[in-house]
Amino acid sequence: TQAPVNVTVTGAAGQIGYALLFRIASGQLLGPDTPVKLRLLEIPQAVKAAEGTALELEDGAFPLLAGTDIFDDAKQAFAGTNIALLVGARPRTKGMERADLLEANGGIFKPQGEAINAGAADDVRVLVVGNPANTNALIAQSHAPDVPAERFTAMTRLDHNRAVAQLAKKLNAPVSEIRKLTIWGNHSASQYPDIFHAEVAGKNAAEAVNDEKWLAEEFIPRVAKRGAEIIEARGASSAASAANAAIDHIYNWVNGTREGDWTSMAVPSDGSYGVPEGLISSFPVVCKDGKYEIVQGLEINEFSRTRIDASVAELAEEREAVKKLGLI
Ligand code: NAX
Repeated sequence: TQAPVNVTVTGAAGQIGYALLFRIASGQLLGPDTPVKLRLLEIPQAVKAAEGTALELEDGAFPLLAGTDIFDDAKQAFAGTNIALLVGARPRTKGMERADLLEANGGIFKPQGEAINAGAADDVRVLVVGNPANTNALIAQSHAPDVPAERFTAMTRLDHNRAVAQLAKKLNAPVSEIRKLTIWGNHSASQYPDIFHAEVAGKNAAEAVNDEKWLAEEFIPRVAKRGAEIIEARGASSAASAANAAIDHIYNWVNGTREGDWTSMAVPSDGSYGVPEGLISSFPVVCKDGKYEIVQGLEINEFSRTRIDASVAELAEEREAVKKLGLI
């Protein structure tokens, strides 16, 4: 049988962590044949809560779970890790300026990048969920010079899944019939969900919708502001759906995307589609043999170009800001 894959989850005692860990233990992250060993990282004040979750994980008697270890030290938590899910982050609190937010997160993602560089397994794959996810991923990546840059990714899969669901609803189609939708740019309100290359049951989705007003005034803002809609309804931010998206992101990266489809991942730009090299921006990607590739050759119309450029400009500003703060 296969040796267990080490999976590190930061922010393990948080609400996404709680929704995520049981699905990892049940085999949904890597598949039904892959045993996993969990390594949970928390801040000292939350270690006790993480220990409580570990008790519950034990009570799941998951056949694929080879053990759970808890740490409050990043170096230890990332030692030998194959999959690193960076969920814990410093949220924006009242009165906090963007520079304060970036700086506080720099204090988390710089040491975590260093710890990944120092001790993670050679095949480590990193997914940053904690916001501002793209720029946090950039910070971590810039402190891990020995890890191939493309192993650092950030999560726009929740946005992708939200967009697929909204489009399916509009077209009265099952979600499984929606393909080739793309989230471009930053995981923020500036993100651009693109349906111009999307397909519904093999036909072009934008043509099937044929309603630019719906696209510009309902669909795009609904997807971009879905997080706020969830907070308004639930009284708490998205947790299970975010955990679900993190599972999808890693599952596809490791096991591939389905034939004739692609997904959205924020990955270091190679300059494709005019996105400045090195920015961690969301693209359409195909995953195969454990690797992802940015889908090439898509025609970008005027409607899309403006929106992609605006979101990418925001990422470039964030990169400038963290450079100024000495975080990268
Ligand atoms: P919670 O506040 O419930 O949990 C965060 C946990 O992280 C806490 O237990 C905290 O103790 C821990 N933590 C803080 N600093 C840490 C550090 N240095 N090392 C280890 N753990 C640390 O937040 P939750 O709702 O779970 O959300 C986590 C993050 O995901 C937030 O930054 C949130 O903004 C972000 N999200 C990102 C999404 C995306 O699509 N990329 C969507 C969902 C979510 O909003």
